[in-house]
Order: sequence, then C-alpha cells, then structure tokens
Amino acid sequence: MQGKIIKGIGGFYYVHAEDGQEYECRAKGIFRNKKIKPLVGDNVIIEVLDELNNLGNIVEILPRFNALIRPAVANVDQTVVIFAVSAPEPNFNLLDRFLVNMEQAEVNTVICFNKIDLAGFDKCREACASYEKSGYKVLYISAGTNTGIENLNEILHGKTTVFAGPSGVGKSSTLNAIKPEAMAETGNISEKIKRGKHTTRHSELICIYDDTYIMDTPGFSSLYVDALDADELKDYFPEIAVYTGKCKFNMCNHISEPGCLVKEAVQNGRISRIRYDNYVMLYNNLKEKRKW
Ligand SMILES: Nc1nc2c(ncn2[C@@H]2O[C@H](COP(=O)(O)OP(=O)(O)OP(=O)(O)O)[C@@H](O)[C@H]2O)c(=O)[nH]1
Ligand SMILES: [Mg+2]
Ligand SMILES: [Zn+2]
Repeated sequence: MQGKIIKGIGGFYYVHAEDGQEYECRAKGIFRNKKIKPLVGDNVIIEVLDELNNLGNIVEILPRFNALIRPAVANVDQTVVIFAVSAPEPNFNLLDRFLVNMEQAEVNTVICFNKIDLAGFDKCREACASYEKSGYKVLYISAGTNTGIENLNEILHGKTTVFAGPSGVGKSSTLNAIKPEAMAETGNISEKIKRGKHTTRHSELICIYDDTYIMDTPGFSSLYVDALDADELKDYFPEIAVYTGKCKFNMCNHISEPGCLVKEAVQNGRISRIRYDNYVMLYNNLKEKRKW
C-alpha cells in the first residue's frame, strides 16, 4: 500500500496511507544498511503488520524529486521562509544564508515577514524593502491578527510548502491561522530573551486541502553556506546573478574589481546594501575556508 510520511519521531514514521488511515511504521533494515533515511514528505510503500493497531513497515521509498537537508524534508514544491519583523528581531544574514541554501537546492522561496502588528506596516516596509529588490516575492502578515493570510493562502494552492525560519517567528501560528484545525503547538516568547521556546520539535506535514500541504518545521538558529566555491556564490543572489559577465571584467565577483556594475547598483540603491554586505561577508568566508 502507498502512503506519505507525515511525521518521524524516534525511529517511528507516521504514514498517511491511501486507505485514509495513519500507520505507525518502522523502516526496514535495508534502509539502515544503505544509509537511506526516510524523510517527512517521502512517498513510500508500506506493508501492514497489524491492522487493529495500525502498525506497519516501510518497505520502499519512492523516488524523491528533491530533498532538503535543513530542514530535512523531501518532495518540496516551495518554501515560505518566515521571519518576524520584531520579537525576535530579524537576522538578515541568517535569512540570506537560508536563501542561498534554497537557491542551491533549486527550491523556489517566498519571504514572509510576520508580526506586522508589532511594528506597523510602514516601518516594516522600510526595514524589509531590501528584499523586494532582490527578486523574491515578499509578503507581510500577522498570524496574530489574521492580516495578509489570504495573500499567503493564494500561493499555497496545489503545492507542498515548507514553513521554515528561526524559532519563535510564528511558523506554527501562521499554520494555525491558515487552518485552525491543525492546532499546531505554539510557544510563548520569553519576554526577557525575546526568543521562542523550541516548541516544534519535529517536522510535520499537514494537509490543508486536496493536494495542498504545509510542512511545519522546528526553528533553526544557525545555517551554513558551504559546498560551493566563493566564485559560485554570485549565482545564488538573483539580483546579483543578472550582472554576471556584464562588468568590466568578465569574471568579476563584484568585490573590489574596477568597473563593477553591481557596486554601482548598490551605490544608486538598485541593489540593497544589506544584501550586498551579506554577499561580501559570505564570499570572504568561503575564500577563507578554501585556504584550509
Ligand atoms: N504579536 C504577534 N505575536 C505572534 C504572531 N505570530 C506568532 N506570535 C507569537 O509568537 C510566539 C511564537 O510563535 P510560534 O508560532 O510558536 O513560533 P514558531 O516559529 O512555530 O517557533 P518554533 O516552533 O520554536 O520554531 C507565540 O507566542 C505566538 O503567539 C503575530 O503575528 N503577532
Ligand atoms: Mg513551531
Ligand atoms: Zn562586478
């Protein structure tokens, strides 16, 4: 029988099967030997061991069309990366590292700024305008006051979407705003440290309606940009990538080369200073790493 892994906890995989039931499954030894780990989002074949208690075995993982490492999920159409405009304050460097990871994985990403009720629309727009010039779709929402949720809903239709972002930004709250029956657990922000408690501990796939799924994932606090050369980084910033081969030097990396059109675009505000500075920082990190 075929099904989809909707959750994995402590070696058990919860499979939503085509008979409409949920089975608690183990992955058979062959996967462990081959070092293949089933992922949330995987389409699998299961054998039912116990019909009364809904227990089974995963006997086959069907081909994945993609798989992300962080968060570890498979068969993803797009990600919605959620950051709060306030509480916690947005870390744009972390956001840019996430975006580079998604560009590498070739997964389309929409940026969603949540908690606009805490800062007011104008202030949010000013703070976040950087990303509108980046070529990414940017949404402003408040899961708390149900603002902008329809706009988010529109892009979800017919797709499997990962909700990713740091802890406490409101991923689970946003899921609940979209589908109150999901009743995803949300945590309170500690007033002192302005950080969310890590309430979501396991990635979980939730069916919103036919053919439309959301993966709620635990928050991340660090992310690495590696597995690429410094020279390749420019391909993963869409608004910088369009300048490839157009500067004075054909191989320009837009760092300190003369006649650089990217630096000119930063000067006159067509490319965001925040994004460019993060690009330079990541570029230098990658260059450093290669020396070792
Ligand atoms: N003011 C305000 N608070 C919000 C909003 N959305 C979420 N919160 C609050 O922010 C806190 C964290 O929300 P969660 O939905 O648990 O955050 P999360 O991203 O799922 O966090 P992790 O599961 O730890 O990754 C909760 O106290 C929410 O009530 C919002 O739009 N406005
Ligand atoms: Mg959560
Ligand atoms: Zn250049």
